Amino acid sequence: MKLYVYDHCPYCARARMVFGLKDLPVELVMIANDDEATPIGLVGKKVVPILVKEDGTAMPESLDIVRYVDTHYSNPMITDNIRPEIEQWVSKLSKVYNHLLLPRFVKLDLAEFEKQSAIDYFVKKKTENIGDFEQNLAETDKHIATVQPLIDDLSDLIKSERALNGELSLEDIIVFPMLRNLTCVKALQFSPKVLDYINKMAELSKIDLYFAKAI
Ligand SMILES: N[C@@H](CCC(=O)N[C@@H](CS)C(=O)NCC(=O)O)C(=O)O
Repeated sequence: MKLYVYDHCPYCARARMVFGLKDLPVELVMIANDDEATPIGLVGKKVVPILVKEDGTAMPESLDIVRYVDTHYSNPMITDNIRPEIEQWVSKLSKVYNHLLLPRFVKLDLAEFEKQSAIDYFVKKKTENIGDFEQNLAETDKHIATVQPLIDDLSDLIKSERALNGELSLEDIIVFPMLRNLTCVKALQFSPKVLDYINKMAELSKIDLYFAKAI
C-alpha cells in the first residue's frame, strides 16, 4: 500500500501510526505542499493523507484509513473510546497551537517544503488563518503561555505510556500527532509523564519526532 502525506500533517501522522503500531509495511509518498495535481488526481480534492490500497483504489480521511487498516490487517488493536476530557483537551489545543506550529514547519527542512514554491503556497494560505508568520514567531512567549498549561494538564489524563487510556484507542491516534508536532517548539516543556508518552508512542508508531530540530 502507498500513503500520500506531508511530514508535518497531523492527520497523516494518524494514518502512519496504524502502520507502525501494527508493524505493517507501507510506502510513504511525501508530496510537495503545492502539488495539487497528485491528490486531485487520486481523490478529486487537494487533501492528504490518501491511502492507495492493495486493489489500487484511493481512500482519503485519516480516521477512515486507520479503521480500514486496523480491521483488514491482523487483529484490530485500536478501540473507538475517547474520553470527554480528551475531546475537550484536543478542542482547546487545536484552537491555539497553530500559532506556534505553522511558522516553524516551513523552517524544519521537511520534504513537502523542499521547493520555495511550496513554502510560498503554505505561507500564503496559512497566513489567512494565523496572521503573519514572523510576527507569530516573535510572539512565541505569548503563545507558549496559552499552550504550556494545556500540555501540563495532559499529565493527569495519561494512564500508560503505551496507551493514553490504558488500551490503544483513537485517543492515541488523535493526541500523539498533536504532541509530535509540538516537539518542534523549543520553548515548550514536557513533564516526564508526557515526555515518556511521546517517546514511547514515537517508538511504537515508528514516527520520528522534531526535538532535534526544534526552534
Ligand atoms: N478530515 C481530513 C483532514 C485532512 C487535512 O486537513 N489535511 C490537510 C493537511 S494537514 C490538507 O490536506 N490540507 C490541504 C492543503 O494542504 O492544501 C482527515 O482527517 O484526513
